Amino acid sequence: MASGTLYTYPENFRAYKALIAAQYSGAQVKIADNFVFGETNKTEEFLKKFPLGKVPAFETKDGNRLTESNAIAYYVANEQLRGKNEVEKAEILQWLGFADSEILPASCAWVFPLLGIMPYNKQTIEHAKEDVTKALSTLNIHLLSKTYLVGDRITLADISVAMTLLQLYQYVLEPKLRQPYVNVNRWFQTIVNQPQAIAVIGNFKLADKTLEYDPKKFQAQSGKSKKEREHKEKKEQPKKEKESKKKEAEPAEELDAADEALAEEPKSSNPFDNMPKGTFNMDDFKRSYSNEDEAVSIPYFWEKFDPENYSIWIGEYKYNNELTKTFMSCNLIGGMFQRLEKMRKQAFASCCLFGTDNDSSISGIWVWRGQDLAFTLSPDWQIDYESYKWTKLEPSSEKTKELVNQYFSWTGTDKDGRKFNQGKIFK
Ligand SMILES: N[C@@H](CCC(=O)N[C@@H](CS)C(=O)NCC(=O)O)C(=O)O
Repeated sequence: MASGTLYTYPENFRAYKALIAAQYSGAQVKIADNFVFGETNKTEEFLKKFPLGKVPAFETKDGNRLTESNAIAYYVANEQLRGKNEVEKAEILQWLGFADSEILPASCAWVFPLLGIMPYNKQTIEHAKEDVTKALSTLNIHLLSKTYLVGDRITLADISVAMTLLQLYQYVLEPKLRQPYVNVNRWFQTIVNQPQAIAVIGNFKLADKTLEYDPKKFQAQSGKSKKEREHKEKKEQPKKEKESKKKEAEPAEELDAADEALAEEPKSSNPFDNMPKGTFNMDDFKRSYSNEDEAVSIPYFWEKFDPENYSIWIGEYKYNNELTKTFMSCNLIGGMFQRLEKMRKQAFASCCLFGTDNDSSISGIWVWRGQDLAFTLSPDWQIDYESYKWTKLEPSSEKTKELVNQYFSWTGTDKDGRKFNQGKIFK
């Protein structure tokens, strides 16, 4: 029987395919411990095994590796799910292709902007809605006289197509929008209410109301300057956002992007250049933080910190009640960091996400050169900062010491007692 380790973030609809298939077959699928999306899948160790750095990814107990959610689901499935004859097997492949080509791009184009993880473009969304309509109409006709997509039992076709429709039914297909597709609705409910599906995705709730576009969620993307976009395109390689606690990289390497951004501008355009350097060496501290345990790097920070020329701040996200999935909140933090390239030279931050899905908060401790709110120094740094409440901390106070220790070591709770969940380092 198939067994192995699945690398994924929680609630990944692509990973659900394999997890549900495994419920049918009894395959032993262990979800990798401590997987942090955007970090674990960008490590050298992960990329050596799975060069695209994408999830889900699967490693069998014998060390064979698989990517592509459909292939993983196929591997962990059983005979029933794979189809009982050649025609059924081919039909299943047909529906897997249909899900990936006809549903998925349109679903992402419609849902992701509403979740704030893709730019909003009305025309793109209208086009996506048309594509979803075509796909649902096709399915509706097919399911008029059929209980399942292929044959007379559930197969991988049902699992893959239903999982690809999941976000549409969850976020946008409110009753009025799904009403024309009675056969698809009936079939979808049948699939997601199978005990094997419930064991993975829980009790699924159909959308009551289409999620509304919220520019605040989206502002991080829409406010990007042309220059930043060009810069990002140039660096198509996975960003060296090596904030992981594994700390495998030297800060010098991590500063590449900052150096590039600086090189694009005349030197004097970096606001930090006009400020006294003081005695605190940001690079040395970053090196210590990257390479040594916090038991060493935090005392090092306090020993070297120069309160006359550098300041410490706490930034608290203002819209915590709008945070939903924790992986999306982490993307929000990561996005902000990416848009602050030039600031990296003389700034450091540890931002933490506390809590769990639908009950979380974001806050971070920031250190930068100068005594004023650094974001006001350059228009390039002003995309995200207004979404946070900024408070300057008194470096000599015990309270500041406690906060710095907590945020630098990724421990403790937020003000409301939510436990530390994930952290990201800006350096
Ligand atoms: N066709 C692939 C798509 C995998 C994929 O795009 N995964 C996304 C997350 S759901 C990912 O890992 N992205 C990380 C990246 O692009 O760096 C599948 O079905 O497994």
